Amino acid sequence: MSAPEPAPGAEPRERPADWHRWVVYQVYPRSFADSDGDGVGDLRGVLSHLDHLDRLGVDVVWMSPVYRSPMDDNGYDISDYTDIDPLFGTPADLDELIAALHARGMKLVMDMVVNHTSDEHPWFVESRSSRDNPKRDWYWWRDARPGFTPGTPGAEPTNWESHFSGPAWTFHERTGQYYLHIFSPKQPDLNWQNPEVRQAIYAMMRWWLDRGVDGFRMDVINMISKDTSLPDTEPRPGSLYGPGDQHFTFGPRNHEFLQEMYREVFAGRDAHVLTVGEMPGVTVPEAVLFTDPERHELDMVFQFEHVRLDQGAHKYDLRPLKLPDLKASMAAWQAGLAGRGWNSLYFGNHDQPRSVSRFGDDGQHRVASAKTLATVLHLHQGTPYVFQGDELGMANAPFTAISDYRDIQALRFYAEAAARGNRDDVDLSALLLAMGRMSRDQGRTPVQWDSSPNAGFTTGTPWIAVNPDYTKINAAAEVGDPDSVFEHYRRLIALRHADPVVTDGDFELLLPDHPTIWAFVRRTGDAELLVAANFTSDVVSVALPLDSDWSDASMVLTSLPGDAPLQPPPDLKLRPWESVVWRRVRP
Ligand code: TEU
Repeated sequence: MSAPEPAPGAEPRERPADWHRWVVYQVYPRSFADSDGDGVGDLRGVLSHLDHLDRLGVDVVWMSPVYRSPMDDNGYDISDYTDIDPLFGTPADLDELIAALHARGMKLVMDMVVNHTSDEHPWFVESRSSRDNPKRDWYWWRDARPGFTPGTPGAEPTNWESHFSGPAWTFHERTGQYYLHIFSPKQPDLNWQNPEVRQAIYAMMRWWLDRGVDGFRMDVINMISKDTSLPDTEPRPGSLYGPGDQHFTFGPRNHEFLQEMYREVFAGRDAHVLTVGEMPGVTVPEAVLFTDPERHELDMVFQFEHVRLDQGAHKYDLRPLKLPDLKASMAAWQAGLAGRGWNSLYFGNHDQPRSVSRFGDDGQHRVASAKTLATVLHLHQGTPYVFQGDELGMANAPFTAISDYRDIQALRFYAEAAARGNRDDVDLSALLLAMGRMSRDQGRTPVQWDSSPNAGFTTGTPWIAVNPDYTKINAAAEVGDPDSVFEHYRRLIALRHADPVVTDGDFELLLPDHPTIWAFVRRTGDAELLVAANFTSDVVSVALPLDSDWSDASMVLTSLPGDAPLQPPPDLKLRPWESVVWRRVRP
């Protein structure tokens, strides 16, 4: 894709000097803490746990959507961008949260979902009211495929499937046309080709900045520019529909729209606005363009390469993860963005299962493996994102029945498979097993605060089950215990804040083909950091290929504290899920 030149006239807004040291904590408010007993987390619940975040030492809170919403997709379907949903509290609660975070030196990044709105947003209500409504063109309305009866399978304007199963188009009887929704039928895609749409969004974003928020996490912002010729895609075998992502992601105007947004929303502000764009399918060369500071688009993007290595045709098509693939993927992003763009670093979020269950060992070695995952992630170059509960080493819940699930993505996927089951040979029990390992709801079980009923999350009935392991795994048990996952995260964050080699150092992967050891060196100036991690439950002996003497290096962090110290590099014997970090200054 050809990229336009840097936007003319955009005033560069300097990033604060400590920008590269920031660590972001993601709050998924529905599952964080419930203050009023309705079983759903809320803003006052967030307010009541700021000590926890303060203690952890994070710099920024990214909060998933709290805007007014019918909650078809837990708030990623917004019906009023400038109001707070009563489920989460009031606008005054949000103002209080902004002030309280600022008082503690933390920033607030709002989730901005502007690829689509809710179908209950007044813009869409107007748009669907008639074909000649002035807002008709704010969304993607199209006639049925010529020669087909509107509303019947195959008559959709394109054969794209929705990310939430079924066709990406829904027929609207009254006006006789289809509208596009990449996600649920209750999430119609906005038409960014229309300049009025873009101006309305920019105005809303400025409104939030005026209100005191410090940045935006932009939901699927690589989908806002689409191929306007709307071509068909290759259908899946045996289906009328197939993934059309190549036609609605990274469209020809994606960079132009983001540069315009920068000029219209960010450039004129007093303070730098922190921006991260969620971009399923983004490649390294594209990410360089999106995050090169000279181009004035975004600070960083969320890429998906490393969270798709263990999936085949779809997210429940599980494939064994090969550690060399994961290392290679992460290393390629390090090399590709070094000195040009900037990486975001994550293993988990509200769309992913628990990282310790997925990449670590959530049984016997849960604590060591959670620490090791955090160590490896946080010592790459980029901005680390801590997903709520990961700092406690929270694991996947024992979900086995479809009734355990709440997520629209999972429920629709299952319903479609069940419907197909009559025709094809669909193994629903295998699907349920896969959902137990990969579903988004696994990241959404309530944060485990203490060992009281419902983990201290709510006094009511939680909207989704609390993981029964909360009696052992909870914040009260971990905060202050030097051996806990929480205190390990705290040390990692403190290390990043204090040591420029973590933020600035270049990155060299060692032993790329080693099947079980993840090792790398970071270097800046004279300082060097060496990370070596055992990703198995076995003892592994390894000789690191180091070109110089590390025998005088000091050990700065280990996942097995208190145990007998290791021999110094290069010849290591690493115990199950042991990871060690050494630092030295080159003579
Ligand atoms: O997710 C975008 C996305 O494409 C996926 O990560 C999505 O979870 C996956 O396709 C489902 O298997 C963002 C939000 O993070 C997610 O929570 C929303 O549901 C989605 O956009 C729609 O707003």
